[in-house]
Amino acid sequence: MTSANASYQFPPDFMWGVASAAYQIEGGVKEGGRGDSTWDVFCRGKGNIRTGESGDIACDHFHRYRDDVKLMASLGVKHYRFSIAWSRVIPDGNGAVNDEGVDFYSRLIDCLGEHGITPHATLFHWDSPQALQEQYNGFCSPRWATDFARYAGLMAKRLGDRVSSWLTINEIACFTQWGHYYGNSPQGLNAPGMKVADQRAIHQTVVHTMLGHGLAVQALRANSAQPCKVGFVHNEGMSVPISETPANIHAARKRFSECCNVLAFHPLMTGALPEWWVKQATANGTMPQVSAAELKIMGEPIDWLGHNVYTGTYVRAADNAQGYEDVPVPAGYPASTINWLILNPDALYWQVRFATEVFNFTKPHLITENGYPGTDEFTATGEIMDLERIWFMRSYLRQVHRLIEEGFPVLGYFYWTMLDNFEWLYGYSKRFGMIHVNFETQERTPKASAHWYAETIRQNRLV
Ligand code: PNW
Repeated sequence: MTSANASYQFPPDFMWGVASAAYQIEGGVKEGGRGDSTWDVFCRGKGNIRTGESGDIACDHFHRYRDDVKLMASLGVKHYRFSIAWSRVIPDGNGAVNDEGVDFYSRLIDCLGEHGITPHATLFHWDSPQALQEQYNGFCSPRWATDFARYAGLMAKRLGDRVSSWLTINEIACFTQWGHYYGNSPQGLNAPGMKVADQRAIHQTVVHTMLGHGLAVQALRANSAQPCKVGFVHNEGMSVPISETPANIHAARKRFSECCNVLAFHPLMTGALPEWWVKQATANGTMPQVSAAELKIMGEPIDWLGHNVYTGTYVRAADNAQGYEDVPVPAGYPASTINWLILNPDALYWQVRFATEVFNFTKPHLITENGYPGTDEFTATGEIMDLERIWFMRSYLRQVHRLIEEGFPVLGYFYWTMLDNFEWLYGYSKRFGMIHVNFETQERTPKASAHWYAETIRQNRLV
């Protein structure tokens, strides 16, 4: 007889899901009164998207959402994380609400409900209203924070009778640090931004965004017709000890807490900044303007923490000032079709464990994204045997299982993503979907991984 552990059985109420983002799937960018987002404008810029493409049509989900939800239900998926396009519901970012735009999400949510699928709405997945960029340079102004909170409150009012799970912001580093460092130049990262003068100005965009997050948490709770859960979707430092010795675990934990996203992550988790960081930023002239009261708002308690996990960095203890060093990746190490995505399933385990240990965080966790870009070619039999994606999902889900076995409250997993879609700077050239999309005909074909996921959900264990 196999033990529960050997068969990788999951808890009965484990949330099996898929995730998506508005600009990557919806299309219909000129329909229903939608205003431009920064991504519409960025895609029009020559050379910005490697393939010259845009999200103008994408998966045409704006028109095909009913069929897509049906497809989702046919896989047995019970939870769907999608994002609301701010410029569809408030075209100029801070003016009148566009009822037609809200109606689209309202219909989507009803349709999910008809299929027994729980909605998890992300308010901001990178498509900031272009109007705010023009009014006040978007994230460079504190007005972004109050406008975001107003938008959050309005969504809670309009949709909060049927949505009780909200995620404020997706992967802050991508559009603040990278977006504003690289500006409108395709550097292999996923965010267009306004290039700003220096690192201090970049830090200021992080402060405004996190302030927006905290104010939005308050606005969601204040305007929701029912009790709701609010989370933040993060991609942390992803430090993985090269071996599980106390010294290497200590080193990786230290890197996790010091190296990435300190300005966003520490206030989020504690309502304050570590003294060493303030000292360092003051000394090197990168300290943004932020008050203790603002830091406290950024730390408005969340109900659960979302982790987007794709890759990780191996770390070992080192005899240097910081006490750790990154381990270089050899040429033959397992990779994917995207240069930044090398395989590291253990990253999932360590992210959740370190977030718990570093901040004494005892609330639940969600794996809000985890996905693999494959080559995904049709075989002679008309199938897509994406075995590497199945391998990927199984390996990362084993780490979810390990966490649960060890008592970490990981409540759900959202595969990124159901449908192949617009992969930002890579256009349609990178496919993360479990379901193949022919972008000429919009035909959807489930890959082998979709069948694997459906059976895993059905049996509630890794098959
Ligand atoms: C996430 N990195 O982005 C986003 O949330 C999705 O919209 C996106 O499609 C997906 O992952 C796949 O790229 C990331 O450089 C972008 O480490 C860049 C990185 C990680 C995640």
